[in-house]
Amino acid sequence: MKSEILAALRSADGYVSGQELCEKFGVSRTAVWKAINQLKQAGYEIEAVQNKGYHIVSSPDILSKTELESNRKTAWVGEEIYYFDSTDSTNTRAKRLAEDGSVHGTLVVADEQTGGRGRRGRAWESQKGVSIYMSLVLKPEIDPNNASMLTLITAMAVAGGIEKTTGLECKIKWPNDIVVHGKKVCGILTEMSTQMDYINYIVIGIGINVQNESFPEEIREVATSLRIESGKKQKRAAIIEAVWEEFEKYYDIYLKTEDMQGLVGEYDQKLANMNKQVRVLDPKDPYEGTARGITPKGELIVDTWEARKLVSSGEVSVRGLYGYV
Ligand code: BT5
Repeated sequence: MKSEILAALRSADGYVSGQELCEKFGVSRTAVWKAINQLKQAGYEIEAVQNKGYHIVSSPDILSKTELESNRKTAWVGEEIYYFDSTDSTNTRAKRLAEDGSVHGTLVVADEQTGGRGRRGRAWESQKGVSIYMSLVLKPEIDPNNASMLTLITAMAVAGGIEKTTGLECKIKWPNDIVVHGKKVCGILTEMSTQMDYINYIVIGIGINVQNESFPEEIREVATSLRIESGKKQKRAAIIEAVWEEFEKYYDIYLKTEDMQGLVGEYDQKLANMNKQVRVLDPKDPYEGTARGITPKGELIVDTWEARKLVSSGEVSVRGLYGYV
């Protein structure tokens, strides 16, 4: 009920009377009063004026199940929300939940990760209280060969969600990084469990640096946050909601053909590597060339001096020849 009251206070122009809240949710005045007190304790500034009712003055950048539910406008993402003050990795949590029967659209969010993971055993810096760490469980009926493109549509969704909430221009460093002003603000880690030609589940993990004011030495050169780039504090719950609204939009387009056919043009416009010199770190045979966009199957097109090559995500890493992008 706290989530519903919070949503009602947020959507009201002025004051909402206690009576209105009681009637809307079919509860007693005491129950409303208790819920309001709990919200205040959680850090929301709520004003109560006699004969007028309640009014929300400000809401801090806190994450909680209540905060996430009260912001939710998506159709199916976040149908079930699990929130943790601290966890090892939201991807690990989400995988366990998926195995234990959690539904398509289950969302796991944490305020801190003690074992945040990147690709191939790399670590993801996951400081408490400042960033977004979240993972989505999908149980789609798609060909497992087409699943890697979900990373690309997630990148589009993150870029769109950040732009909508902060006004910052985002670019995508193929396949799984979002960059603002040439530095990494977000990484995506897609993991899946499959049988021969059937997907048990897919987990899409997203880490977005939001409030960070500085980073550890090892990643200072490449990492940035929305706070640093915009000069303003941002609300994590609003960004989370915007990202998943965008995700649902792109996911629908992707599902029609199970590939990037309907999204190549928009993706290429966001591609940070577009027409840039890149180094493809193929373990067997690294090479350099110019990135020319993606194919409808989500591969990166790289023109080398001798031929056009198509790079599949998952196989290799791509680095800018003159810096990170
Ligand atoms: C990624 O890996 O970029 C995927 C990161 C996914 C993190 C999310 S958080 C929620 C969910 N739960 C998890 O456990 N993971 C997911 P990769 O492309 O391998 O990049 C990792 C590299 O990025 C590291 O080796 C560092 O160089 C750099 N890095 C680490 N932490 C960073 C941060 N907070 N911001 C920017 N760069 C970072």
